[in-house]
Amino acid sequence: MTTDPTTQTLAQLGDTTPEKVTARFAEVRVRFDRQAGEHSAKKDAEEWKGFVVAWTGRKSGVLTNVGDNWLKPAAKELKPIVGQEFQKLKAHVEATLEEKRKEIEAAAEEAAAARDQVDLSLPGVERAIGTRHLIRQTFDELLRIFLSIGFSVVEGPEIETPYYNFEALNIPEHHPARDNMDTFYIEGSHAGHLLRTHTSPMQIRTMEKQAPPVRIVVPGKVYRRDNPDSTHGYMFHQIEGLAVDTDITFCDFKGTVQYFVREFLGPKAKTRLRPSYFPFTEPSAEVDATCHVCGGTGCRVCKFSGWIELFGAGMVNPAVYGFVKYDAEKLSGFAFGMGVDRLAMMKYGITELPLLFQNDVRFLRQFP
Ligand code: 2NL
Repeated sequence: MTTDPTTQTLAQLGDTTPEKVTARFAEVRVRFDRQAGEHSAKKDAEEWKGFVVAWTGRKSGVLTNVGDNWLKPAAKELKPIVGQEFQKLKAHVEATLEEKRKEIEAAAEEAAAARDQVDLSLPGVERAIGTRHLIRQTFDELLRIFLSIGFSVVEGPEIETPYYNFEALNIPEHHPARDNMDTFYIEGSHAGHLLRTHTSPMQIRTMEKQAPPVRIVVPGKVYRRDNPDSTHGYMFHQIEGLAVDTDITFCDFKGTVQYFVREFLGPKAKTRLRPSYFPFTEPSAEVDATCHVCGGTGCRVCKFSGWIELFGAGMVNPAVYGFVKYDAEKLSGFAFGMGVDRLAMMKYGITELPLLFQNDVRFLRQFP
């Protein structure tokens, strides 16, 4: 290893003429330029710091050495040229280092910016949006139809009192109509609270609060005593409707029912009323429509009758008006109650009710 000439004096180096001094400085400058060239932007920060210290460090950097060993002890006649060369070298070193420092900083900034850049062409995180459940879709369709002819939507609690669920609907205790409704009582309720068996309690509550005319539909979940099988569960979805005014006739009832059936099943569907019984309507009827599969000619779906049973309905039993303090002499109206799950199964050809509640996507995806 050769000794660094700047650790010796010019006299020791034998540089006794201005030419030799200039050549010596030129040599140092060449060494600096070579080393500076090696420090590209890619070299790490520690190496760069070492390089700067080696040249400008106060204790034994090259510039300090040149000042201490070459300039200070220089022979009197050489001092001006040594001083001049020293100033030139110093200026060159400092200017080059400053320039390099800026280059390195700029390169580092550029690299950081490249790292932080957001690539807008990358595909984003795709989340499955899902669809409305078939029951919801059916609810929406039913509500659309009734809203289009002036009905409003009312909703209410699933836990009810026996009064609103039974008595006010003209279903006294021990009435056989309670047989399939006598279930799901709330434990510890002294008032005998139960899960509603139809949404009619909300119609009673609405009539209690609101003077006629009333035109409402009440969608919601209801609960009944049923042995579960392919068409029955302990819960189903219902929409009940009620229209009460001073001049509502059986004709209005029939016309409304017919409009509904045509909207729901298509303009070709025909409607038929069959006598039935409900404690809260008189007269009562089962509403049938011509089979949506065969159009009425008879097939397996309609058991070769040409007709499909849709829902129950009737003219409001005047006894009900008594419970809500409506004048039964002046008022009349009709009501209906439909099972949404049944209607959905019928319309979409579903034979197994449980499929509607298992949330198996292979089933759900068939009704996007
Ligand atoms: C069915 C039949 C029906 C009603 C519900 C009703 C409500 C009031 C007064 C009179 Cl507040 N009637 N609701 C009327 C006839 C039939 O439901 O099979 N539901 C699943």
